[in-house]
Amino acid sequence: MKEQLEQLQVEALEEIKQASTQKALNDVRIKYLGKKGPMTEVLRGMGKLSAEERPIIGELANTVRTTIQSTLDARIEEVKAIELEEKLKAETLDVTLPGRTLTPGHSHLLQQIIDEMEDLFVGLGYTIAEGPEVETDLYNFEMLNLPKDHPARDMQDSFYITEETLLRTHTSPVQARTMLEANGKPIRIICPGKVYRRDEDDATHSHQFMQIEGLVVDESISMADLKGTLEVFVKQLFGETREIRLRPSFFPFTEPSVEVDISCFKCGGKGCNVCKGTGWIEILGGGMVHPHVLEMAGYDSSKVSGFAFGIGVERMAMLKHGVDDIRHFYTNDLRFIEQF
Ligand code: 2NM
Repeated sequence: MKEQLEQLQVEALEEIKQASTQKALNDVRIKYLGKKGPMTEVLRGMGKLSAEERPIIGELANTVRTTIQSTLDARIEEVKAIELEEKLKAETLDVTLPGRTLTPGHSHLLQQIIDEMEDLFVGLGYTIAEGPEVETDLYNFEMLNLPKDHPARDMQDSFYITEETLLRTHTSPVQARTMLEANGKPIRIICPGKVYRRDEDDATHSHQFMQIEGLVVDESISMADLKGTLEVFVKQLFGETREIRLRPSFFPFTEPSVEVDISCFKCGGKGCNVCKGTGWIEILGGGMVHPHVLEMAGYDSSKVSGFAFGIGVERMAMLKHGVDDIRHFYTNDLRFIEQF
């Protein structure tokens, strides 16, 4: 029995030495000192011993037990220290590493285009005029030669708040307001801003979009002034070699009215997919302010004249950057936004 105990101690101490985790050490404890372990078995067999042997074996058994126990305890402390050290090593924080830089944001592409246009027109002596997005029927339609029964109202059907108030369908009401306030004096303004139409949204239509409209009222303003102004503007935004072309058109608030094309900036006019083979791209509408619009706004149309034009900001951005869906501008996907 003595050899049995000594053998037990040798084996236990060897296993303790080999164990390198708290879990493994706990398994060793259960194996050797647990209720079902060999120690219990040896002690249980003590009853069969003679009176002389019993205390000797008893003492040896106790020594073996305490030796195993204390070796285990010491090893557990050791392993705890090793585990802690490894954990600390794995969690090391290098305070000398450079920080993560926050990339600064930038203006939205649509805002960039508005800024660019504002800069250009301010350089030409214009001021920027703004007005409410919730408008009255008077400024949005009546003052622009669109009386209640006018068929052109259908094309810009709107979101009505009451019978007489609506979300503006263009920025022209700002120009009507500015003309009234000018009290017969000359005007050079551009009006950027959000406008609303009751459209079905698709790749090229949105119920909310942006416009920039320009208006000049003064003595002896002619179509030549409109053409020259638009030429400067187009060359600035689409390149020095661009040309423009005016085609007759119709708007209720201008007479005569024109549709303005630019020579294709991709193929230079030879014909390609951007200009659909024509060499020209439709870019904006404009014309000479209708005398009736001038009169309603308090001008003497026999003394002054004016030109006006309107541009869709999204359309400009789509043309300039080859964007194929207007909805990209509003869904705020950074993969899109960060490209510009
Ligand atoms: C366009 C086309 C033609 C326009 C006219 C006026 C106003 F107020 F002076 F009468 N503002 N904007 C106008 C004229 C807008 O957009 C395609």
